Amino acid sequence: MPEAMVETRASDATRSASTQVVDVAVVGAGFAGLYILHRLRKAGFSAVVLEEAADVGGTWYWNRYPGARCDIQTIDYSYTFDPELEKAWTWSEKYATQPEILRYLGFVADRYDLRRDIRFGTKVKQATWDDTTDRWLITTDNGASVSCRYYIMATGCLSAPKPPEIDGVKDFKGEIYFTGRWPHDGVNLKGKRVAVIGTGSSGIQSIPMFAQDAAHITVFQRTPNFALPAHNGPQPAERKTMLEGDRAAYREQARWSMAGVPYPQQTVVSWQLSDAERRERFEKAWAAGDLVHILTQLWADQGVDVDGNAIVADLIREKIREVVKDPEIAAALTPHDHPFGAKRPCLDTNYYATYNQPNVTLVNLRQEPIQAITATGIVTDKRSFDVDIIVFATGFDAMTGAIMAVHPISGRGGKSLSSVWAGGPQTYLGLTVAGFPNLFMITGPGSPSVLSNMAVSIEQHADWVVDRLVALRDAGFTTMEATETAQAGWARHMADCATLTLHRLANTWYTGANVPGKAQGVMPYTGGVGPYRSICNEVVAQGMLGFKLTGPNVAEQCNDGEVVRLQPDVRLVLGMLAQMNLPPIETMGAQGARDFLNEFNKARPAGRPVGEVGDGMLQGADGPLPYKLYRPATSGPHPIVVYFHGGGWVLGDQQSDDPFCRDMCRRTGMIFVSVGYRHAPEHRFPAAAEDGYAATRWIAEHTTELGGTPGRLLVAGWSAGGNIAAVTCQLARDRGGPEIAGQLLVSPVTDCSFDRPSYSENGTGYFLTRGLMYWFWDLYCSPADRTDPRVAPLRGKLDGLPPAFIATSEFDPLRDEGIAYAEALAKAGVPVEQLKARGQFHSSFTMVDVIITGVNGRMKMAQALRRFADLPADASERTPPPREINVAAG
Ligand code: NA7
Repeated sequence: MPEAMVETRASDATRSASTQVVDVAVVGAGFAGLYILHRLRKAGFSAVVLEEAADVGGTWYWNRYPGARCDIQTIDYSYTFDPELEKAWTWSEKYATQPEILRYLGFVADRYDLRRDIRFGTKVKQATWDDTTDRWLITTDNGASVSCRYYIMATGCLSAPKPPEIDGVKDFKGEIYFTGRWPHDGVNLKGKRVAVIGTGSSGIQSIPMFAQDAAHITVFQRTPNFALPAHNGPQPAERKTMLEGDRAAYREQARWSMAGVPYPQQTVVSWQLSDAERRERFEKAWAAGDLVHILTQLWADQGVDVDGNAIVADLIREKIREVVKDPEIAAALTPHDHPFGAKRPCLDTNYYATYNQPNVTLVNLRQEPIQAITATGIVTDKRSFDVDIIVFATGFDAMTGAIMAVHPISGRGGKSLSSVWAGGPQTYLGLTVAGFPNLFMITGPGSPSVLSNMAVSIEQHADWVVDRLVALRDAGFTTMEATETAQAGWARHMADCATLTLHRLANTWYTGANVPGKAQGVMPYTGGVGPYRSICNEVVAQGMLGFKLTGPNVAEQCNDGEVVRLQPDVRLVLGMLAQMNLPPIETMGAQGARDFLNEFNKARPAGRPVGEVGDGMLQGADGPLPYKLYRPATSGPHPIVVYFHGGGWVLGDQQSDDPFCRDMCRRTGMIFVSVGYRHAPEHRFPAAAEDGYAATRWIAEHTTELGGTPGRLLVAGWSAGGNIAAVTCQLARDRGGPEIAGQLLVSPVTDCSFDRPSYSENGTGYFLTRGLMYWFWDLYCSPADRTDPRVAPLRGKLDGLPPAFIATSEFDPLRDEGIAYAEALAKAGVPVEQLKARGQFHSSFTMVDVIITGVNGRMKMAQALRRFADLPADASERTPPPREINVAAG
């Protein structure tokens, strides 16, 4: 039904003469608002854009300070929705200046005739959802109110400047400016003494420019930031050629990349590279002058691992020292309080070199905090500085500020958004909020937004929203609202993603830490642009999962649920495996499956270095067996863990769980001896079990020769290896030793029954399938033997066994039998600790450096093993990481 007809039935308030009635109201005429308006018009919706400024541009309208530029290469920081538009505009530089970007946005507004639907100089005062008409009523400070069905916030992430927060600002007799609200006519700095407070991107871009003109400039720095040279100039020929070679492919690659810029996913980890190789990569990145390059292309662990990150950070610190002549100033400019990339790094032009100029003074506020601003300048607790001009480059109330702090928004039942977000932003997909029907945020908190190339994220959001509005209209729905379940699930997924990154280790505007009193938590979605896009698409493909849809003449639809329940890295790995379209392993035959596994393992990241890795032979139940020994770098003797690899008694060998053994060796400070026990179908039940026991006995007898601590023997195993470890403990108890101090069972096979719920819930789609487990059992053990405790330890006698740590994964067919074993052991009086890992699959803990979210579980496993061996909980020699902030907003 056309909106005009709806309007004839609308309430008095919306019918008043001073109300503009449209399908959609959009706030903001920046990058997002312009594109949304274009799309809405093309889709046949009536729309109005409300814009406080006098013209289009958004961020680029307000941020006119000298030196303001984008810091994503302009070739990527452009609209991509219309190839003709792309051809019609040529950027003059690698990083365009603010005036050029503003000209571009003006050009776009003209080309699509957008200005006629934009009300400039119009600030929104209030937005209220009317439950009776299912419409939003928007009041403004200039002209008619607006009644709309859909309300879209295209308000930008960094558009509400932070107030100065420093006493005495009003007393200052000189001039005061904010970088985020720079005068249109510019500011004459010639011969002036200028103070700049703040060294984020705005400060770092403007300080070198100020220093060219001003008589003297004093920079008040609270926290030093990482900055790298932009090496600005003409557009790099290499990228231009790539784009022009195949524009569509280039843009598509950007859309599915992690940051919205077409760079490949880096797979090599730092410890696989020599010092020289790392330096070479770093120097190349430094010379490239490209934030996305240096943040994503050095080595795979730089953004997720403190050690991998420290290498980059040290190399950048070296660069700062090389440029800044005075060592004390260099030290003050060098960041040490956050991992590189955890706080927004900057691109600069001559920033560090500026401090070599005689007219530039750096004041380190960590050593002398500002006490107040006075009539003549700034007073710290050590000195006072008389100045003519103070520039605040102190940043923004980011992400939520422009949505929440600018005007009150009341949703269903009159609930205000500020109260709902008091503990931090709650959203579904960063696009919608439960209780606020038909309200959409473009690049809102909970979406990749500021951690991505905004141009790509804006287009994705605008397309998704307008496509939804079209689909609603076609189906006769008039409201769309996120459910509480979906929103809570998204918060969990956001937190899971944030745990993977290092953002939790820095106090930044990403986390709300820059605004006093603001709730803290990682606000942007850290899972990457491509994965995010696929999730948004999945929501649609699953029938608008997590949304309630209503309309006057159609039945209500609510497909409630959470869109992502897997850990983010598990989701990626399973997605990649699904794309590979592999034949089921059980169809490959035993040797074929072994060959496949060997090939598969070649592609995984190499395990981390340990003190020593050696090979040897030990005595099994029926002859010699190979083993691999992993020794910690610390001086011995060390407790020994006898380890049994996974592979369903059919696949794998003593080195197939190499990364896991290395990781656990490092974390526990213990020797791991991985045993190459015999496999089925060549050697069927009870060969593996008997080998496990015999190997453990042999290792106990040879503890001293192996460098182990006598009397401190433990066993561990994953999957079928967990089965062998559990069985070994029972056999050792029943056959007179050896003494075992503890058992670590990771996703173990413990029983021959397939009727527990996890077998049906997770029987397919999570790599270890029900079909594969049937095949393993058939190859190893005939049905008549399956209740024997040597293969089904759950059916054995359970008292008197060593203390156990049992880890199970939510999306694993073996989950419930692992839990059953833990519960049965506890019932029998065995001390048991359980880890029920949410969102993980069968291989989560052994896919070291692939499933990064498995780290916490492995840490707990290592602590348990150390407790079993009477050692203090932590074997790590690493300096403790900085204070962690809550990963979830709110
Ligand atoms: P940022 O990056 O938030 O930087 C603000 C800077 O101002 C930062 O160095 C702050 O130090 C400093 N600051 C903020 N408040 C104070 C007070 N009260 N006293 C002293 N120093 C203060 O904002 P920008 O405008 O530079 O950049 C915003 C984004 O725009 C940028 O990241 C790009 O995405 C584009 P702190 O680090 O909080 O100690």
